[in-house]
Amino acid sequence: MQQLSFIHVSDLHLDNFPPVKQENDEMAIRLHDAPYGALKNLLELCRQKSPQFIVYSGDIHEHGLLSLEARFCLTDFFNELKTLDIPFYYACGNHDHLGQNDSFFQNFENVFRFSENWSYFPYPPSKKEDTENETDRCAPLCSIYGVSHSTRKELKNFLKDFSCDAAAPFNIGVLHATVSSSDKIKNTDKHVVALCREKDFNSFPIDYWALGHIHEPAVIQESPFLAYAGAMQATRMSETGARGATLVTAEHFENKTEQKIHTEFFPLAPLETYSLSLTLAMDEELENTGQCLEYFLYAFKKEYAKFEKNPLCRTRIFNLYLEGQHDLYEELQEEGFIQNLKSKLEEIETDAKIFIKKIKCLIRPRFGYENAHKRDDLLGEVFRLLETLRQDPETFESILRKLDNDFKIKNEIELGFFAHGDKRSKKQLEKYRKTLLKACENICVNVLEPK
Ligand SMILES: [Mn+2]
Repeated sequence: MQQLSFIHVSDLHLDNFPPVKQENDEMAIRLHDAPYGALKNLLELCRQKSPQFIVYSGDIHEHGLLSLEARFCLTDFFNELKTLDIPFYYACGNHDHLGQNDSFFQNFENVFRFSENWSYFPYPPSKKEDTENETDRCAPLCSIYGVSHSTRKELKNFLKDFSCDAAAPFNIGVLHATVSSSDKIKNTDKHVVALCREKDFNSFPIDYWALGHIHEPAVIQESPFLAYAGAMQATRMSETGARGATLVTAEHFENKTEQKIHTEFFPLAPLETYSLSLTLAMDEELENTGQCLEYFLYAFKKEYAKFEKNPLCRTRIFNLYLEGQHDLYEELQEEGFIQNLKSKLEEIETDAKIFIKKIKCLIRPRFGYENAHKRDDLLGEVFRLLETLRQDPETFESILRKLDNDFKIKNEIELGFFAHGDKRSKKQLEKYRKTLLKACENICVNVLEPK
């Protein structure tokens, strides 16, 4: 029986984070340091788990030439990996594409960076003396196939040019691409690169496809095994929750029928982002904004206590949504109340530093939303129309696609970043539908219902 164990990581995006506005110096420093911290935590994971090698599926840094800090940090990282005898197999993505830092990555003999055409490296890596004497060369345990991007926006499907002889007992493919089963996704869409379909992977004898580009960790299918490791560190507020590395182990792989691939996720990101809704219950008897503030503080602490606390996380940044119906809905939207609540929340002492990026008050006036569709006036007509839309996901999706590039409207109604082509799209569509319909209801009530 042979056993294989490797770490799959991706999308570190060193020197990124502009989408999160840096509210103050402390937050700015933590945002900047986060991906560097994730890299240090990866090294610690390597010391603990002793993987045989690492596969990296692209976007190690944001764009252009590596900063001096990134160079120093990566140099330390690769040198430490060398002392641990861990090779690093690296396919470039659309951000860190070939032609930007080529000579830097050639400095490390344990870094195997793929070229713009499909090729493979063996594990264990062949040593110089092996190539001089072919007969002494030991058979590789594993072949790692990969291809790198050479442009910021790759339109082609790399799998069209792929072939693989599967000479090694275990074969890995490393690819940075949007994998989608939906025909609605086009390779020219924003955020889509090197688009391919799930079925395109079926014809190759690859045991594990290590994918990058989509920042949400996901196992797309198990045969052949297709997995996104997700970003090692969140790069925007919408990438909520823990981020990290996937440890892959495979056993019995000489007999393919008994082959079993096991994956385990390890959180590494020192900074996590969250989106949290706090709802003011209808029957809460809160007479003034002071009592409302206490209520939301209590509600936040209660929700926060339920979080899974990853010990490597030092910073948690929240977008908060205040919901419910209350007579004080106008006062609760005032800047003074919001700022007061924000500073009280940021004073909470916990295992990690809490920052509140944004508080959006969505509290509505007391209004009989549930029965509005029974009214025989214009407002009732609008509510009936919204109800039909609620039950028609296809029409809704077509509306959402029209909004896709309208960031002004999307920001206004909190639709956030639209996820392309991955497994979460259905869940996300559902969330967007609820948000959009609620926003429509509110606008109509405010316009049509006299106070
Ligand atoms: Mn990418």
